[in-house]
Formats: sequence, structure tokens, C-alpha cells
Amino acid sequence: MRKDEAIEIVKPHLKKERFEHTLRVADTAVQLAEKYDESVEKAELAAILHDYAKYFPLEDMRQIINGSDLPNDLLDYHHELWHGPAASVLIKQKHGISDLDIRNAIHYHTTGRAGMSRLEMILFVSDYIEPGRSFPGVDEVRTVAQTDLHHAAWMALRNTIQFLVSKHATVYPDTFYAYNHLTKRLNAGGNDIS
Ligand code: DGI
Ligand code: FE
Ligand code: FE
Repeated sequence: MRKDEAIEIVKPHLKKERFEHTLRVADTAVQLAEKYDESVEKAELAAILHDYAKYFPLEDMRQIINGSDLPNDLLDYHHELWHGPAASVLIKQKHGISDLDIRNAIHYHTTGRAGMSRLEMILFVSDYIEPGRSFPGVDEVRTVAQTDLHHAAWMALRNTIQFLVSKHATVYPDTFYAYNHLTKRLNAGGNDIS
């Protein structure tokens, strides 16, 4: 699918700010794909489509999740976690995108997961560091993303877990699995991640 076709699909479903966020995530994902030798086309397409289902009615997302192979335990967690998995199903069913790496990048863009592919990490980090984001600590993640994608993904996961815990929010298991996986990897590599 071409970039302009993907934009036409998502644009009617996104508010203005969310559409602008989407374009910034796409720019960031292209930059990271160039840096880390990933397909620029895949990174751009995954980024354009990643928040496709963000404003779908909760009932629609619930139905998509129930009617698919997606884990039903998603429905026991915050509905913010539903839009990535729902979009990964929709882009295949409605728009014929079957590339599994693109679909996984979209599926896991909110939670992360253990053993993310390079494309998955590029989208995960791009969504976190795009220039419109102002989370505490985001500048540090932006800097690290220029030299170490795994470390940047680890920092984004750490910050998100800390943020969720500070709000007494639940944390979806995949987010912990992603964090643990990258922690082991970084420790094994002798990186100082203290
Ligand atoms: O859709 P975006 O706003 O661009 O970003 P996103 O898809 O990363 O959604 C982030 C929101 O999801 C953020 O407000 C935190 C929330 N969230 C709720 N529960 C979890 C969670 N994020 C993660 N990683 N894990 C959770 O369990
Ligand atoms: Fe999202
Ligand atoms: Fe997003």
C-alpha cells in the first residue's frame, strides 16, 4: 500500500491533533528506519496506520477483539490498550495488509512485548519520542534513540511503567515482559542502565 492510500484510510478517523501526531510519528519512524537499516516503507506505513482505531467506539473494538485471535484478556485492561490490536486486525480484514511485521508493530505499539522486532521497536520508540511529546524524561530517550534503539525502547518502557504505577494504574503483562526482556539484554551487554 502506498503512503497516500494509508493516509486516506486513517484521516477520516482521527482528530486533527491525532492526525498531526501520526504524521510526526511517521517522520520519526522513517528517520529511525534509515539509521537502523530497516525498511523505510514499512516503518512509514506502520506509523501512518498505528492509531487508526484510536477513536473507534469501545463496543466496536470489543467486537473486533472478541471476533479475532487476539487475547481476550485485553478486555480486562484499560481500553487504551485496545486500539493497536484492533487496528492490526482491521488493516488485514478491511485493507488487505498481511505483512506480519507491520501488523505486529501496530498491534504492540502501546504495550510493547518481549522480543520485539526492529520494526516493532522503531514504531514503539517513534510513538514515544515524536517531537510533539513532552513526557518527563523524553529528551533523554530522544538522545539515546540516536545511538541505541534497544536502550531507548527500554527507557520508554521504564518511564511508562513508572508513570502507570505512580497513578495506581494496572500494567498489561506484555509491558513487563518487554521491560524484563530488554533489561536482561542490556545487562548481558554490560550497558550501564542504572
Ligand atoms: O495512542 P497514543 O496516545 O499515541 O499512545 P499509546 O498507544 O502508546 O497509548 C499510551 C497510553 O496507554 C498511555 O496513556 C498509557 C496507557 N496505558 C494504559 N495501560 C498501559 C498503558 N501503556 C502501556 N505501555 N502498558 C499498559 O499496561
Ligand atoms: Fe496509540
Ligand atoms: Fe500514537
